[in-house]
Amino acid sequence: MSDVVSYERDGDIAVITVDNPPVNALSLPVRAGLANAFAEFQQDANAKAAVLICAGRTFIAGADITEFDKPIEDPWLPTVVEQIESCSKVVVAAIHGTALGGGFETAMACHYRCALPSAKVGLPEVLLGLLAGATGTQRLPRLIGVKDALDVMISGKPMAAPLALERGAIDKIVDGDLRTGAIAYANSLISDNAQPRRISEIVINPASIPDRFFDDYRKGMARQTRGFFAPEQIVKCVEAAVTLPYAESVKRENELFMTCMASTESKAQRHLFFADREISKIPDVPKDTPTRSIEKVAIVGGGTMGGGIAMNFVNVGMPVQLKEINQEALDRGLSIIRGNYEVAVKNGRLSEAQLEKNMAMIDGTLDYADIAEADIVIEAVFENMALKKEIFATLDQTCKAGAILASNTSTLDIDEIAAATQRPQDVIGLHFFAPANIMTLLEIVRGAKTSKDVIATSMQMAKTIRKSAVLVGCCFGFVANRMFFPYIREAQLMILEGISPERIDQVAFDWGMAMGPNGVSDLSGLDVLEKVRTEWTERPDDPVFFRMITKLSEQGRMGQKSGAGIYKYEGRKAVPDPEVAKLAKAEAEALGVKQIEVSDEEIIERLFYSMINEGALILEEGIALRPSDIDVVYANGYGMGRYRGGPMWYADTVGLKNVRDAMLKYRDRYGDLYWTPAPLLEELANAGKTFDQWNLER
Ligand code: T1G
Repeated sequence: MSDVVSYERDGDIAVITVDNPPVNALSLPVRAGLANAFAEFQQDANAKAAVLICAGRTFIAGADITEFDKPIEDPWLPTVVEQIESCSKVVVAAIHGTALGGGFETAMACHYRCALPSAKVGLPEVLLGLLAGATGTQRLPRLIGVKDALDVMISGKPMAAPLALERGAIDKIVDGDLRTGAIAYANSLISDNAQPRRISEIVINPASIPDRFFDDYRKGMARQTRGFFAPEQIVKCVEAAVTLPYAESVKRENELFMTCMASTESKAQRHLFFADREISKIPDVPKDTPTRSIEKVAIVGGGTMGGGIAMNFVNVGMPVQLKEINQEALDRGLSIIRGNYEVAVKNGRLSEAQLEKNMAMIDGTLDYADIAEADIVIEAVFENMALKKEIFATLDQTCKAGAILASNTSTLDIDEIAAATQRPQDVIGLHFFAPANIMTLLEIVRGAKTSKDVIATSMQMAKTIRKSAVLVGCCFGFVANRMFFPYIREAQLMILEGISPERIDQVAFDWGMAMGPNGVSDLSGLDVLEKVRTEWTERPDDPVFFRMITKLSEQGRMGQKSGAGIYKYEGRKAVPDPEVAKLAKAEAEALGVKQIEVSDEEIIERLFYSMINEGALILEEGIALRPSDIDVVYANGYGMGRYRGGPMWYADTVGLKNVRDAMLKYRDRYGDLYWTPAPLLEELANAGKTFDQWNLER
């Protein structure tokens, strides 16, 4: 046997064990080992049945994603899967952890499946821009039905063992030791004279599928799958499972799998899979850096952000102290939180009892002395440096030694805030994204003096509250907002140039943003953006910069929250406002901004290349550790379609020479204030390299 797949016999039962840490991925040695082990099982006259089980923390979690861009080497997975199913003696899969993708396809090739109660099974390939290409799209509909199979494969969500049992995806839940239980199950099958059950032999009766089912399914998934390539291919595979004989539909599956593998969307989604895992690797803060214990959490400021931040801790069972300036503000803060939880109760995601339990975990106070023993204090008041420095000076006086003092600032200088204390080593930025209890992105901002254990503790705490934490350096706007400013700046200028806000937003939406720049500005609040502009002391010396935001917020048009901003709002529906077009025209005349016609391509270039160029500057300055960290920020924090891979990955797919050349085109029109290519962009464009290559070669 190989060192990743072993074969032994326990009485009449052959036990085939995969041991390929960390997740038993189906790399070539595992596939070869399985092929050999099942050949041996067939030859072993003393083995009346076999159990396929895995060592470590999980059953096979899928094909080895790191192999995807290399040539496929035999035996490839569909061959191994067919070999297992064709065994003439019963094979039982024993599942723990997460049997996903090729792992669950392997389990479905087995004739029976048992699992621990905590196990999960699923086919999440769609999240990688792929489909279950080792007969999964053919077996799952035969096993649990067409509709449920599509739901599993289009959502990418796993089924917990009880649901899988209910649907017939597994046959038995094993309590206690899995190996013992699985061997007992195999023995019981032998004594019942059970025969191999082959899913491939199940025929789906086309008459059982309602007319127009697949067209209706496509309509139903359209919104959630917009811009992605794989979901449609999955539907086609399942249609084939209904209309073609198994041998033919498996060939169809393979063709569609290969088109998914070759798609730019899948390459982008696979890039983000690894990027999401790379963010926790910090070169100068090793994994074994000691961390501080975080049990007592305090939040200063119970506004929208403070309330949302508090919910993150409560939702994982950590009590929180919420400190406000007066009772009215505290009551308002608590009612914001209660209101958020009441929405969850209304949607059936929370029980009334749990709501009350959560609220009981939030202890309101007006007195700093009450939070003196907190292990971490997160300040979440509005963006005013003087106020933040006053709060940190007070925290410095009252909080115990070793407490972490964090600011939720979205733009301001952490070093300046830290300088208001005698303990700059304990000060860090924790920039949550609104709505703080929902958005998974967290920018962790290290100050010049922030100690490594405070960084390590903050990264660990982020995992506890289920956030994707990206460590960034200190500059105005850090990474997320600093790159967002040029994006908004260009949208603002185009409005002055006579391009309608709704056209700009439609182009950005069609490109892959969850919402266009103008809709987002209205959502964030034009008053908030205007405040950021005024607090940004080193902002560009340009009267045009954010002009419409300034003028509209002066008129009290603050966006969605005031019923009017760049758009008028009928409820949450944004409606173009002729008054804004008039104002834009007047401001353009006053500022000497020419009215121009632009192509959709120009809108995309001006919105995204300006963002990308800022990203290149950020990389040069070391504010972001790697280009893929920036991609994670935009995929997780700004609703950029994952099939774009993030701004830096997108730039690589466009080609950095093309990005640079487009910038020079706009520099000729607008001058070099905004359109001077970053030196790194220039260097890579001239060398014909990508940001990804640059990162690997560092
Ligand atoms: N291949 C290679 N490496 C993988 C891997 C995989 N499938 N899954 C995880 N890793 C690495 C990961 O990069 C990390 O490495 C370490 O394992 C721990 O992962 C033909 C084509 C299983 C739920 O999509 O969802 O099968 O950073 O940090 O949070 O139809 O990993 O430590 O160096 O995520 O406990 C389908 C993907 C593949 C499952 C565990 N399968 N993985 O989560 O640990 S396509 C998937 C996960 C396929 C077939 C198709 C999660 C997990 P490092 P982790 P975790």
